[in-house]
Amino acid sequence: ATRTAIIAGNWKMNYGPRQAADFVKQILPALAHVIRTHPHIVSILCPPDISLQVVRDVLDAQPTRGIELGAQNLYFEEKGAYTGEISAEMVKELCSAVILGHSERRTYFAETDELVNKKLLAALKHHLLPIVCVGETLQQYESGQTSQIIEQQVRHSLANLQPEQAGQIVIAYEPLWAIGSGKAATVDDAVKVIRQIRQIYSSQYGSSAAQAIRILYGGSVTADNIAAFTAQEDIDGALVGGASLKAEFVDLVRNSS
Ligand code: G2H
Repeated sequence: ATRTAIIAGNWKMNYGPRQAADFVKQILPALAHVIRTHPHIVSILCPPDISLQVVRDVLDAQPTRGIELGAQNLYFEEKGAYTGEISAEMVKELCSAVILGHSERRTYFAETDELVNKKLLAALKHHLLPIVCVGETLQQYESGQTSQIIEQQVRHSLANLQPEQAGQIVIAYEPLWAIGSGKAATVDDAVKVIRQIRQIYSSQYGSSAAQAIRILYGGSVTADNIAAFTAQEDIDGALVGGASLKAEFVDLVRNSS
């Protein structure tokens, strides 16, 4: 594909500052080597907020183009009395990217498409690369509602973009039944939904924006199964959870090329 691939590691609520620093120092030499030798891949590390600074410091000590830092969430307001939240502007001080609307946020923290959309607009305003997650539940999958659910999430979560913003986002398709379950979607399932996402997006923002955006697959991606996904023209990389917490992540990035 002509689009630069993205392999993002979503650490979720794992690795506080001490462990984060240890882990990133452990993988960085090998990861930097893989990224240097595969210039068409960008890797984005997404630790918990409290560990962003230590990971930033480690990355800055040995700058490597193509290894970036992302947050896992933000709040859409600019600043003020929102206890426990951080703004896009704050994230931008340390990061170039942010994950938005992950299914765990939708499920455990009641995030709606409308809220995800406000966060997306805030992220774009501050020139962060947003990775917006969509995906259906097992029940929706089994009852044949996948395409309807995906259409609704894409239309509402990704609403209200300016034409010049529309090409500057990333979407991650993560079927909920594949998350942390060890049961990845089949490549055919993933391709089918990802093509559909691009079509919906094309009808919203036109075909050149739809061709520009990266669409990732997420859900039980490992060093062993990544190549089957990224071999597909339609799949521009992966959002990786569990396997991003281990040295295996470096193999996974290497195997994605
Ligand atoms: C899906 C994914 C990363 P895992 O949530 O966002 O996690 O790879 O552990 O299924």
